[in-house]
Amino acid sequence: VGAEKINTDIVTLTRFLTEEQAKHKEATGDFTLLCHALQFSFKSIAYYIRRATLINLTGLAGSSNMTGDDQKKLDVIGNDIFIAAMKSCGRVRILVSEEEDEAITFSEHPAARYGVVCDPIDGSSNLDAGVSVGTIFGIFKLPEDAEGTKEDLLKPGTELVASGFTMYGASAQLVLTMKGGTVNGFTMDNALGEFILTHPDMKVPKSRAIYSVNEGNSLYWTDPIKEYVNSLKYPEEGGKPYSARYIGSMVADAYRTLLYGGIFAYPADKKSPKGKLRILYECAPMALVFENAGGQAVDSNMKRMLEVVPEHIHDRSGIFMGSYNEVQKVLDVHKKY
Ligand code: P6P
Repeated sequence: VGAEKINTDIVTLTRFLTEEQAKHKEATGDFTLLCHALQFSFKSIAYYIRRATLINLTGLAGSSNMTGDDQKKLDVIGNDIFIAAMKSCGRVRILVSEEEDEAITFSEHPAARYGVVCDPIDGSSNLDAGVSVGTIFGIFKLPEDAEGTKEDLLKPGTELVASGFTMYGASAQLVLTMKGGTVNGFTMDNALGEFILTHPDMKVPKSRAIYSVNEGNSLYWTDPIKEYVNSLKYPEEGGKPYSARYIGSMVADAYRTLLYGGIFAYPADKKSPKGKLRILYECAPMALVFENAGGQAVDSNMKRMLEVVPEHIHDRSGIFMGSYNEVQKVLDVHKKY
């Protein structure tokens, strides 16, 4: 090996979780076991996503035994993998998935103390175009008197004990944050089969001239949003216009915003009065990540996203999230209305 020093002190997600647990004397290890089941589901989903293009587009031999029955859509496979992992770890009482109309109660584990919300494959419509998709998740700790019903999960994001997302891009990137904690990024090393800590203590830049919104909806936007976006595109004398970056896959737009800064927005508008993105398993988990990374996240009423309480498990919301100062600009425009 050349003069450069090989880093032999690798922090895997497994080691990270062990060290996290050691910080909490009262920890029983349940949360750690739940996170190991989570990481297994991300590894499995990553595998199928890599294969999906080949199998879907070429019917590559062996696709039939992938599910034992006819070729399932990737969303369904991702959902099945996620449910199986959460059920088998024995630490989850109740699960809400974007793919399931009703909450799933694991009656086999009445004493389990956690509830999980997830979107197993967010942005899957982009898959055939090779665009990065992802899994978004949130973890709630259930109160002692929890009934194991969906009411246990109709909570504000401030009650999340952890959240994050995995983006299946060139490699699988996991972003994980705990309540009151830092944001840590892990990159999947396929040779080791481990998530490696590559982005410790991620902080979103306070400002960045990048805006990420589907301008195809501008016909339906409210006046404050029109004024806000125009102020970025047509700055006052001497100002430089913002760059537009919109992938149309929330995890990909979120990951870029977390790394580079800027603002991601999916406003509620006349076409989608409640917005498009889901509170429980898209907006709230992302809002916890951005707040813990030093950013902000608000809904279309300019209310702190983490304080929004869904009435139903699939409720939607408008969302603005990203650099602290960029979200502040949206808040400031709304103060004029
Ligand atoms: P639009 C993908 O379908 C998704 O749920 C999110 O991942 C993404 O941010 C959004 O919808 C894109 O929506 O209306 O811009 O295509």
